[in-house]
Amino acid sequence: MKKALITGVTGQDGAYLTELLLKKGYKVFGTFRRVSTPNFWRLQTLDVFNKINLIPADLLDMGSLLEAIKVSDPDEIYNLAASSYVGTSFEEAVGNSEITGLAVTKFLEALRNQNPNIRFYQASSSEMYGDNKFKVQNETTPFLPSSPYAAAKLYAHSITNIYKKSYDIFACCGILFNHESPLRGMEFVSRKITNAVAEISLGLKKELVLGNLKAERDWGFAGEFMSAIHLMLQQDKPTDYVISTGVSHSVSDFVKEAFDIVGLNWKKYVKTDPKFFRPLEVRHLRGDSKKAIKELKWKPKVSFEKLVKMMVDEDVRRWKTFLDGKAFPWDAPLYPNESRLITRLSKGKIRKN
Ligand code: NAP
Ligand code: F7E
Repeated sequence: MKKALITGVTGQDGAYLTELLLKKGYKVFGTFRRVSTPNFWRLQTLDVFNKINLIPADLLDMGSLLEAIKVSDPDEIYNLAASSYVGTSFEEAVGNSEITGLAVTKFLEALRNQNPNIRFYQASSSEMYGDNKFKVQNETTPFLPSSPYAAAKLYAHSITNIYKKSYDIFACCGILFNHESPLRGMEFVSRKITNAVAEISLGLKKELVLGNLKAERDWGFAGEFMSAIHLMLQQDKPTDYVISTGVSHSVSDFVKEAFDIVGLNWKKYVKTDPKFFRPLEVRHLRGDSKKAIKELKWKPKVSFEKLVKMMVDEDVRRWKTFLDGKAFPWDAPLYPNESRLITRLSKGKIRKN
């Protein structure tokens, strides 16, 4: 039986990857951060929480990472843990560098010293392309990070490749474009929109306040992106892949699509506020996954329209279930109202596209 260690198992991707690997017969170990309030709702939603082995570990704590590798003795490590919200990386730039960037070197050092036969996956990001001038981005497109998060991811991406070439470690990076799902965190624009649409359609909320509606992203479904990263570690040789749908939409396209599903005119409900603009924006991302399609035989099936519907339908279902008084694992009621958040972004340099 193959063994996999997933860092960041409590996150969106961690939950879907866990589900996939369990179906494939893996023994799954997942690292989680000890927090005062349990954070296992995604694993519970997919009904995998009781099927995995949990290891407390923090990317800031080298000892805990060494211990996680020692006790799990994995064939494969999927390093999904990161401080993944770009907005907050402007607020917590130092922490982001350490968690999202430097921590990857700790893992690579551990592999080099403990067991160089472990296959290592690093969660790289399309954010590394930053505010680039290319219509489509692939594995050869230059990187131009535009946030502390992207800079940290580029460091992690680079150091993974350096260790791979220097020490003959099987390490590869998936340059994943935005991938969403009903398990997406509430601060990301996709879920912020679908949750608000659900509330507005049920009369629980009156408006949705967003930032830059013109930003364009290549949005795919997280569940199917996880099979691509698993395939990367099954290849004969380690190499990096872009994983994307190849189709881009603006934030306003997403908003319109989501409101259309519940039969409402988005223009009546959506406002913008400079508070939600980034100090430096990534205006356009669209991935070219030809390499993955050819070599991994991986192809995305879930369209933008299907993804938005899946998310809106699930948020509506959850709010209705909640109104019926039923308890179930879910994040929305615990999420603070954004009007209460004081952020540095609102005082930053605001570049409206
Ligand atoms: P996510 O839902 O935010 O999950 C991130 C995970 O990292 C959570 O389990 C989180 O734990 C954990 N984590 C954060 N800081 C940590 C620390 N100091 N020590 C240990 N664990 C820590 O993110 P995701 O969407 O699943 O993304 C997975 C990975 O792919 C991330 O590295 C992200 O940057 C990258 N990525 C994501 C996308 C995307 O569109 N989703 C695209 C490209 C790359 P808590 O639950 O305790 O916070
Ligand atoms: O923003 C714009 C915002 O926060 C998307 C992470 O998973 O994908 C994600 O990063 C766009 C940006 O995701 C609001 O300015 C407008 O242009 O959903 P997001 P992201 O920054 O693209 C990459 C690939 C990752 O690697 C990251 O980990 O939407 N936008 N109005 C807004 N964004 C947010 N969050 N909130 C708004 O109100």
